[in-house]
Amino acid sequence: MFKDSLGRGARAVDAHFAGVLGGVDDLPVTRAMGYAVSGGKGLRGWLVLESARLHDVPRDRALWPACAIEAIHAYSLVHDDLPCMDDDDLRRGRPTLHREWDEATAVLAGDALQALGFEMVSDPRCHPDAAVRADLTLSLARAAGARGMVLGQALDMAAERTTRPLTLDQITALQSGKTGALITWSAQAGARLARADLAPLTAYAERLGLAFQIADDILDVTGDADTVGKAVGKDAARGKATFVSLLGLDGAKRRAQTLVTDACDALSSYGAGADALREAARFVISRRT
Ligand code: GRG
Repeated sequence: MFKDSLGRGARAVDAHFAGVLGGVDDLPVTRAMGYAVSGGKGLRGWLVLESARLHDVPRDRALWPACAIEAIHAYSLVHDDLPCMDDDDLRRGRPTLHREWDEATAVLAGDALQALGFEMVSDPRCHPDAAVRADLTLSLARAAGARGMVLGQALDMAAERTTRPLTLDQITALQSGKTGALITWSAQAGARLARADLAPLTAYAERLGLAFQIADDILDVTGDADTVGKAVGKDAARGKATFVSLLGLDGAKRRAQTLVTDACDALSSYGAGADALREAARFVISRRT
């Protein structure tokens, strides 16, 4: 069952993190880093491990990019929650990092997690071939930076400052950076480690990332995430366009379902070997947190 596999992946990633962070001085910022990487679903790390398994990449290598992407993801959430961005009090059902510590520690812990992510994919234990490590590092920088996640976040912030709601094409472009870029990198990682064709996993992950974001917008209004109990989703309440405000609740559900079907079809060249990835795609639109 997919949820068990996700849990096993998250535990393996947690253990790997504990080993890496165990080698760093015990300071508030390092404790805060440990807090930031714990308690999530671990979807991105799991995608790395599964894509690596699909390409017969040894697990002890795959754990490096799996931890790297969870570190970058955790940094983005810590910074996104800060008062200068979303100003959130709760994340993963617990106080956000700046509420548990303070803003300066949250900025530093996020910065250090980002650096740690890049350290992990450039570590020779990730792959003995420097060209493979360079490819992982370059592609991760592109996915996380001003062509990927940061671009998406910047477009999101700009959208908050205008009164004109985004169109469907604009919101799709925004979200493919904000949440899609890291998800795509995660699914590609195993193929990069094996120097295999990236196309099928890229097609899968681009659809998965969009379906994930549509599901997030649906959860925002149906109240199963950290916003439990809100009659109107947080983004919609701020007047921001979401997939639900643009497509309606039923339309958004249909769109997410179509994307998942297309994501699964994109893996046909892997046959039944990719069934776990197909199950993950179905999970993404049925999840409740
Ligand atoms: C601050 C540079 C910078 C970027 C922030 C990803 C992001 C950009 C902000 C997160 C805002 C948000 C809640 C977006 C919705 C989609 C999303 C990324 C949800 C969180 O991902 P999950 O559900 O989280 O995989 P867990 O907690 O399970 O890891």
